[in-house]
Amino acid sequence: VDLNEVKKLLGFQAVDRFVRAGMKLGLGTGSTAIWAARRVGELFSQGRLRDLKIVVTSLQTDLECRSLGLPVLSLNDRAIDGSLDLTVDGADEVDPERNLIKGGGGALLLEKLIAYASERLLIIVDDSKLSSRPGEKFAVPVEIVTAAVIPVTRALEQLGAAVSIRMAVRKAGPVVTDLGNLLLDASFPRSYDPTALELEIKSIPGVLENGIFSRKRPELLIGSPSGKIEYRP
Ligand code: A5P
Repeated sequence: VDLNEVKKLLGFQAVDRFVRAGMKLGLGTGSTAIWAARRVGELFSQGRLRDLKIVVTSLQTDLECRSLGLPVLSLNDRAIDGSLDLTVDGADEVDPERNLIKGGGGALLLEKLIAYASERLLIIVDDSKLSSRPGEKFAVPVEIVTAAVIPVTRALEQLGAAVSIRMAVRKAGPVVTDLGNLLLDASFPRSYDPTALELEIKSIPGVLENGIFSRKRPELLIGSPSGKIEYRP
């Protein structure tokens, strides 16, 4: 089974197995999570999943949901009141303790807001994302205000990281996030304590958010190239 088919299976199964009518649902970002949005759209247009209340994590997912005719709310709406029942999202790395690295798609700030506001977080990944230690496979994305590029770069270097600013494709200059900010990618050569590093990076002035998700234990749906999907509650 090719990788895109595995991602589709993950998104569809996440919805079929875990999404119910009336839920307050967070929908994630990226090439895997987008399939969950598409499945929700399909079921919703068949009159199922009535009264679903959706909050999205990015412009990508917002546009997809709107084109599927799905109503989109925000955490600030009264019907949501700041908390969700379930969020379905992808990830860039999952370590053995289920700490995540996210933000490969640049949506980490809203993704963390929504993940941490959810009672349950279901992460859907193909098994190439599983690592044997934190940071083995993926650098830590850090969303910063424009004025802070150099100071935050130096602060991350002090923590031992090699840092690069995320550059755009088919646009000159850096990536500008959905929220109008810039991204640094901080690669740590040695293993680290995800809980400590998440807080430490967060406390650097000029940093808005980072892609380490250590404070919410996710449930996992893991896809393998054979097409087999494993659920780890
Ligand atoms: C978006 O900012 C990320 O956190 C995504 O969840 C992550 O990049 C996974 O994307 P793919 O499913 O496309 O690999």
